[in-house]
Amino acid sequence: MTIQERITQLKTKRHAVILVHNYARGDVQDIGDVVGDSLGLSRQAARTPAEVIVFCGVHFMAETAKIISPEKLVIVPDPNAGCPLANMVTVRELRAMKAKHPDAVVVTYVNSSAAVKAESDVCCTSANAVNVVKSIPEDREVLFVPDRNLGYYVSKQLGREMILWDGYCPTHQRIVPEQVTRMKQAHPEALLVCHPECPWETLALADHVGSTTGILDFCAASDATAFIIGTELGILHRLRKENPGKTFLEVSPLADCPNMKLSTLEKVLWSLEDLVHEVTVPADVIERARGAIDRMLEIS
Ligand code: CIZ
Repeated sequence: MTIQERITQLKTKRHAVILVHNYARGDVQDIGDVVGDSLGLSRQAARTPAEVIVFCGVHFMAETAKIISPEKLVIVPDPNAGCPLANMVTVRELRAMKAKHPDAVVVTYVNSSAAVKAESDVCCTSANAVNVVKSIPEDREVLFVPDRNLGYYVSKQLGREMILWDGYCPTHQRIVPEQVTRMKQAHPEALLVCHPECPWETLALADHVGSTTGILDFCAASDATAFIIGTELGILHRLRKENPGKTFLEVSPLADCPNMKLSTLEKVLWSLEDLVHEVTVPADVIERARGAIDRMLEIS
């Protein structure tokens, strides 16, 4: 039996669903029941009758699945798959900032811990961040947490000043304008498509800026046949698979997130065999974090 067949067999036995993020390894994406962005995956998981969710992504994504489906067992193939961006804000630091800006509305990107979400007024994703901030009355101050690049992009889109937390995704931060310019010069026919976690100087060179789902939709609908992809490299697998007639170029070999690559086929199998590693979130944190996620869903 192949490892893929063993995973399929165990998945049925365990009443499990395998959720895989767009940035995961290609072979792991291929065994996923659903491949997508973190919130889309969590919402789909809530609708399935599965009792176990195997989340192949990073820790905050699995926590989001737990917040949305608290009655299900959520497990991750590798408990070390964290997110440096999410780790750039702690509850203590956020409370201190809130004390300095008591009237500010706290808008928190999904790339954050459940505990930080629980301290927030509303969540956002890279797909709906502009609309979430737009829905906040102009006279209210906005504290945007934790991604300064996404926050700056939103503030430019809306022409609105915001207090930006000084966090960033190290993988997207490595997608620098000098490299992007070199790629554009080498491939003048290709459109540059970037994720808003990239630095602003890079986004200013892009033909299109979007979330992972936005990038997938844009490339599928575009008449162009070549694209330079300015986000984490894992998404190239899905882009190439779903658009066989088009060319997708890596923006830089450095755009590789080591955490996203920790979920391997072997670890997916082991996690199903032993039903490890469980992701837990305290009930009161679930309740408060759920409030911030629900407010986002009402807006978008
Ligand atoms: O929310 C997600 O899944 C992330 C990390 C990015 C995106 O644009 O989908």
